[in-house]
Amino acid sequence: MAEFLQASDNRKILHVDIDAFYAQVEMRDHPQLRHVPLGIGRDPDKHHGHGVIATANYVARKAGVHSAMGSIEAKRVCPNLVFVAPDFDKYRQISSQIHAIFHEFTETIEPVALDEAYLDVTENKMAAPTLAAQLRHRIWQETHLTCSVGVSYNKVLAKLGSEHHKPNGVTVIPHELAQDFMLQLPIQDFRGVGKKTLLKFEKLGVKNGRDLYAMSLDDLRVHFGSFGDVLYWQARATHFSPVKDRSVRQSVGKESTFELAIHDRQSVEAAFKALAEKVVANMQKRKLLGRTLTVKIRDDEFRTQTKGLTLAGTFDLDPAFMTRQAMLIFDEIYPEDFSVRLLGLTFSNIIEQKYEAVSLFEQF
Ligand code: DCP
Ligand code: MG
Repeated sequence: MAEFLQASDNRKILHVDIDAFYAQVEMRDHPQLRHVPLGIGRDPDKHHGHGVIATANYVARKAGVHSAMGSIEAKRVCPNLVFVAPDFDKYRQISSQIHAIFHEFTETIEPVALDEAYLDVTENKMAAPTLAAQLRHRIWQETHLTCSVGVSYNKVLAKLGSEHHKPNGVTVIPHELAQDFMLQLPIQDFRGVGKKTLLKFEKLGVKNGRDLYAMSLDDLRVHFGSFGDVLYWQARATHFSPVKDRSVRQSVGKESTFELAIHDRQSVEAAFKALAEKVVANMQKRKLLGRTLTVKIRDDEFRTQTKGLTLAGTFDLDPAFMTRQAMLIFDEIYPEDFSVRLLGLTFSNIIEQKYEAVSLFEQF
């Protein structure tokens, strides 16, 4: 059965992850940081001991510094650690450069983080390892950053691959090697295995994929519920979850509920204005624009109505304009009496601000 399922899964999936992302960017931009242990975070001596490490370069990691570690603790394990405060705007800008490169390879992209994504390149005629090499080359060319790429026929194996030869490596896990790869894998490296699950496995004497493979599906279900099925198939190098195409955010919105129903237009207008301001702030922060504005209204009896307005171009990010549009829609739905418990405003048909000029000519 497992063999049959594996053979039938002929997708080509890449998992890409930039090496020590924030730290590598700072090392790129400040050559004097290249050979020192570097932590991205605020120096505890200058900030009353506050702060956490977002990431560390590989020199600092060798000394035991890692992401999410308190800065004081980081300094204790690595006394000569150099702290650099994060520059999120810069990382976001580089991230969009990298994600634009992903689009050169496929439109089926599942972003996981600023520096990480799954790409389904099944449709591409070229061999997946060649595409991985090209992708790494393009990222280096454009950003002077190194990344690691995992290549396989499912997301779990691709992700394990990219972790396998970090930093600056490619790992290809073809069908014929996948089963052995999973059998030798330490149990804590299986997807979804956290501290709690690990503790259970310790009691069961399960240390790696081989031990897991030996457990029956029934046993796994008894101990782990439906997650037992996931583990059973992971041990058999089988995982059918698709690369979810979320390369562009689907929507940005905000809702508010009222303890007491509102009955007057003025309050509705004030609520829409407050929502519009929040949505605009969020869109501006993410540098996004939207073509569709949807109003959501729920009444006293829990009846929900939504109605949207789509423009040929994008909406100006102007709360007053959005409020007027929302009120036009509201008046259409409730020309007379109403009793409203929830209002929402959402933008969809989202594009990135920098693509606005292009969007007039191309369908997004
Ligand atoms: N990050 C963060 N806080 C965390 C984890 C990560 O702020 N707890 C940030 C800093 C990282 C970036 O996200 O540079 C990407 O996270 P990764 O998990 O991919 O870690 P790195 O890219 O730093 O290291 P590597 O991928 O080489 O393991
Ligand atoms: Mg990374």
